[in-house]
Amino acid sequence: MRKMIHTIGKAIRRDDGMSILEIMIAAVILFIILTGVLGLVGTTTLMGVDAKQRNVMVNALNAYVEKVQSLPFASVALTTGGGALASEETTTVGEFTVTIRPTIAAGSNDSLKSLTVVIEVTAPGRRSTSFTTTVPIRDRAQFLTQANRTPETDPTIAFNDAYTPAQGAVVWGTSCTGATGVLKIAADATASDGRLVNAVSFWIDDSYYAKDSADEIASWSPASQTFSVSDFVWNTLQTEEVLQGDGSYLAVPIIADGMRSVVARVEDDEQIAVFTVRQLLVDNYAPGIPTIDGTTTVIAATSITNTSATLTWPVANDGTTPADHYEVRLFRHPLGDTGPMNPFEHWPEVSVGTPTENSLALTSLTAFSRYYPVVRALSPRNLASEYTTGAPLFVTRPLITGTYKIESPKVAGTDPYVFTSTLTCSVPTFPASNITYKWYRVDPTNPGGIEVVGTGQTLTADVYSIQMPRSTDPAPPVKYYCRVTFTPLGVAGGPSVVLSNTVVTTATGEVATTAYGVGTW
Ligand SMILES: [Ca+2]
Repeated sequence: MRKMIHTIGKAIRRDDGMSILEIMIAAVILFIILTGVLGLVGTTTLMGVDAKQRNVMVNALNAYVEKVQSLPFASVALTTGGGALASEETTTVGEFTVTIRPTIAAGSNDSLKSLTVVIEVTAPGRRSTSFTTTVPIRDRAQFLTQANRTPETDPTIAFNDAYTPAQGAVVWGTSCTGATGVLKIAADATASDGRLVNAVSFWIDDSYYAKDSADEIASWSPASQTFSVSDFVWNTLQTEEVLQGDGSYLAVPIIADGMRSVVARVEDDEQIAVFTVRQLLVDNYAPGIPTIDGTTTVIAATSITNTSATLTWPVANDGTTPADHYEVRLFRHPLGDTGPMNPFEHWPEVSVGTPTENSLALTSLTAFSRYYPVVRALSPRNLASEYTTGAPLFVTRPLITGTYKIESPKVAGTDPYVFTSTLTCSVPTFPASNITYKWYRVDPTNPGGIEVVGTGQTLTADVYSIQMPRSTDPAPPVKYYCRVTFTPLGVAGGPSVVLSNTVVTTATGEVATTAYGVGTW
């Protein structure tokens, strides 16, 4: 902390518009706000709030501020003011509901804005808690181009790829994907001739010094022309001491899951600072359950036919980024099972999908069948959320099949086409009662002229006759579909209605018995 205050002090005294100093100041202000405000809150209003709730609050604030900082500067405004920020944003972290209400004010100059965040954390059975904090948001593009630097004399710094995980690598604890498995952050820094490397440090998201498992911060003061770090192991579970109501300190993890920026910074003895950035994907915790408001899980099936449907569900968050992928399991309601749906595994499982997006096209379904999908979110290294709950049951559409023939009896003065159709509708593959079928025929001369032509599972030898204006006119297409009502037995039963496919004749003249195609849905 002393070292940090020293860094801040120098940065503030210099006030020369140097890019990295600007970043450091912004970072330090955030750091002070986070620790200071939480400390203050801890002593005043958070007496009854436990560490978990506080942790959620810190992570949510950190993630939100980072999100705002990553926006184009012009977009840092409420949507009502033409910006990208909703006036209220609600997320769910485990049992907690985090509500964030931002306001944006002009800063002291054109490259500054002032973000005030009211953050509220609630959970069933806990006291809700909130606090307000203000964070400066900088126009990074502006201050970077204003940097007072000359490439000939700048110090340089680069990550050492022999140790440092590659851009986008998955990291957790003190581990990473890749050959060594150890999460080393390594860099080589060099000052130009006649200058010395004054300081080298690693930062996370411009907000925190990286720390190792011994709680040592990644900051060195070598005072040599070159300096290399190759033995620093970043602990992604690093904590920050947070003041408690009783005056004690509690170590709170501060690195949110998601894509984090590791910044390697060098400053020479002329206080010229340069940095390089590498993004690593932190994955210490499982993603949240795909959910909209923390209590209702919504999975919607759309574009349903007899064999296909598309499932969509809310995006699950894994820290500050969406979940890496999902697992979708589909169960089918078997005949004779009128008991409860859960545990869902007692229904036969028909498919498993692992999409990366929050939707999945299901194929190879069975007509007029009842399905129960569950979804869980997974992290890059397959840490899994709970499964979704609720009863997002859907029923595939019944399939009608059958045949038709067209005759054209020569009768004096008339020359009609006579269609004779026999159609059968498939039956439910799940337990159901009160099943009714209603058959509709669409008049080809009047598409709005829809007539009920029968009931029952099979429509037998329905005859339709039409007299065309001229005997040479082709036979028009005649369409049928079936509307089925039913009441599923067992879970979430209740009267339901489902429509079959629409079949249509394709022959344009006399034809012997011909099978209908599946037609449209
Ligand atoms: Ca994770």
